[in-house]
Amino acid sequence: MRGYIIASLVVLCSPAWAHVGSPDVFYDGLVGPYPARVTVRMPGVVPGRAEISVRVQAKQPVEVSFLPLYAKTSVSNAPPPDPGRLVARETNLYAGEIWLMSFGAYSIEVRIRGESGEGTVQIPVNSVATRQLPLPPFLGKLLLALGALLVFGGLAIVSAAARESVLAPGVPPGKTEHRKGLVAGAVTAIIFVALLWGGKKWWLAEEAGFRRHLREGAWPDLAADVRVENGQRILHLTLGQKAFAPNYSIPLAADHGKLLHLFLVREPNRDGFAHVPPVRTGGKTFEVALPPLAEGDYRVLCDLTFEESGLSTTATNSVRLAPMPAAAVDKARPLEPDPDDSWASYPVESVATLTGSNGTCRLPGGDQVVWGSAFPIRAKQDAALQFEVRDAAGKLIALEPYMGMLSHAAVLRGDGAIFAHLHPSGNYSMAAQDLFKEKMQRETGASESDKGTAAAMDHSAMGHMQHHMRSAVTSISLPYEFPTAGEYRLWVQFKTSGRVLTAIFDATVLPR
Ligand SMILES: [Cu+2]
Repeated sequence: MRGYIIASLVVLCSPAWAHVGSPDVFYDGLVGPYPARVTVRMPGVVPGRAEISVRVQAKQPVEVSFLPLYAKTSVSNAPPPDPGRLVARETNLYAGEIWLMSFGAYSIEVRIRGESGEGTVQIPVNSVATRQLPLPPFLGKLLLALGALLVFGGLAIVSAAARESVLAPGVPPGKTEHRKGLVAGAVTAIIFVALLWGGKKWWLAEEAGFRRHLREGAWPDLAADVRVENGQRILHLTLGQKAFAPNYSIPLAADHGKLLHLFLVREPNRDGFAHVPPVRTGGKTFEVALPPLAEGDYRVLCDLTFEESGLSTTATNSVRLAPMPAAAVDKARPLEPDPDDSWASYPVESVATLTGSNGTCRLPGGDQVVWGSAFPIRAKQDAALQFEVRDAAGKLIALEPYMGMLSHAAVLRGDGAIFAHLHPSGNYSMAAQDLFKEKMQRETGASESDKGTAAAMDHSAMGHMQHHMRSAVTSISLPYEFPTAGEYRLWVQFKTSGRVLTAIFDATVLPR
């Protein structure tokens, strides 16, 4: 209870997890037999109420329910599921609210039951606070005055009781009674001082506990430096040096096969971009051989999911890249580049032409990526991120999975305060989803029917578009809503004919 009081004074302003400043979670895929799009609006506080809405593609009405599963307690301790209500004047939109009571990773189990059968999906979310609100000076003074009233009122009552309670009505207190009153008052004062002192200690301990959970901006800390070795620029990362004990080895869960998803964005013009997976070299250290990016200052954004807690987060920093080194004399390279490395480096002057104003990004090789968006885009509304890839002649090109997904997209607001990593299936951590699926199977025992659901969920990682197209996939959609108005840049990645394409779009997001 005491924790809740403190927590209630705290507002999430820029939650830091698999994203920075982009708290809401989106899912697009199958829930059992039903294609569905789920939106989870995360609460402003811990504990707080998450608002969930689900648009289900089903011919008949269905039953929808939501169940919060906390990473640190067993599934059998979960509360009963909350039913989703059909939204007024809608035929297939269901909404509900659930309480997230504690700090840490939750999975929201969305269950849909209807004539075509039943299915569930786990949507991992992070229940975190990122800011401690200051006590308003007026409120502080008022509470101080009320506290003083209580203390002095209490002293007056105790000494008056000791002085006069045994006297008959109307008899004035004598010397002895006065002394009794003074002694009782003094003893009470000592007790009150001890209580106040203990109360202050307790409060400071509670506050320290709260601050340990606090995630202000990106978290944990990240140190980045580059060294040149044998013709290679090696980026060396140290994660959580300040946040964790010196010998602590950070337990990470692989997300689509990689422990870290590292994005590099050249500053200030955002004209260089890379998506590379560093490899672990120690408990908190990682390295990656850098692709041929131009020299300059780069923003480093590093997505990760903790294996034990299921929390996902983005650590950020910046790093200066020296010019490309001369080719090494001997062939042995210290670090082999990952075949999934991808990068895009455009000259500053051509970036202006790669904007979303006409919805088409022409790539250096002649291919075009077309954003079929209905402009304008507004904050907190479906951004309609739908893309298709065409060759120079305008013919649709079939897409291939890249790191297990039909598309990866990075979204960065101009000031760097908002960052999100999107996939056709949604913007949650797949690694956290896998952890929750394993937890469910371990604690409830997977049956035949659950296996079917699990297979459907794995399949859904591609986004439900793929299910409808047995033939080649030529377009993708990314479920997302920009959290605030502003100028954003999007890097949208596809794989086709074994090559990774990175298209760049600029988007102006209007206020809601
Ligand atoms: Cu990705």
